[in-house]
Amino acid sequence: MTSAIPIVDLQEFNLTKAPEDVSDDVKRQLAAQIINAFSTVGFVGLTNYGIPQDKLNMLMKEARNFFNLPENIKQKYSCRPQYGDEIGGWEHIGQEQYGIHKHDPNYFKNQHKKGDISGPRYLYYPAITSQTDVKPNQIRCGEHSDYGSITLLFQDDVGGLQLRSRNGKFVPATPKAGTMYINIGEVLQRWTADKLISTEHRVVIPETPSDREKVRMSVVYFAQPDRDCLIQCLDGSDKYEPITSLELLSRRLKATYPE
Ligand SMILES: O=C(O)CCC(=O)C(=O)O
Ligand SMILES: [Fe+2]
Repeated sequence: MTSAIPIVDLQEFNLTKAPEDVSDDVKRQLAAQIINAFSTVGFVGLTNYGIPQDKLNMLMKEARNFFNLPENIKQKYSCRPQYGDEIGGWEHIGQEQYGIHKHDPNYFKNQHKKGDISGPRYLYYPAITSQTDVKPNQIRCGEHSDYGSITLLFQDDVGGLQLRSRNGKFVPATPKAGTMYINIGEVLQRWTADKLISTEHRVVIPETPSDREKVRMSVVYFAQPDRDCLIQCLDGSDKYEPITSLELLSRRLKATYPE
């Protein structure tokens, strides 16, 4: 089964173009395609977004080099995910088994000015050999939905990422060369009072032995509104109680990583 994620080509308006050089028509067309993807699937695939592939390859390589370091060195960077003080660090596999605002077109941009609780996550899924102890129904990353506004997701070509489609079944989010996936998280779901849904996803162990025996790597970037931003339904519906970005994130992290 192929993935049902809509693909949007950003060639005409990507990171290499100045916004003032792009017509409103182009912006409107692209926005309509992206909103359509987010309100039906919750994921979109972007091509020609303007980040050179060799830079992304370098990032993956550096991340892989880090994960290949001896445990005692990686241990120095060990952390429990928490927000409030120090953010980020290395987390061992044992700790984690795996209505647009009408009045201000810059509304969303202005909520992400500092990026103080946004950040990347580098994921390394070890190769599975005949010696690996794989439990029945074990998966690489359990089903979950993301917490922030949007998540950018770059993956290598091993595969295994799946998203829950509207009929409840998981379908593959197949890796495609030159395609970055973006999915929405709980913040955007709250902002839009459920017009955009934060889709559940997971990473399963590949069925084919040759793929299982490969390490899988992905790099994700969680965009989270700045810590003091108040997240509330922008249609005025009060479907969700207002909450700060930091409080929402802390609640979700506490639920995921209980003391
Ligand atoms: O590894 C992946 O492709 C997905 C990771 C993910 O969904 C997450 O870290 O939130
Ligand atoms: Fe995720």
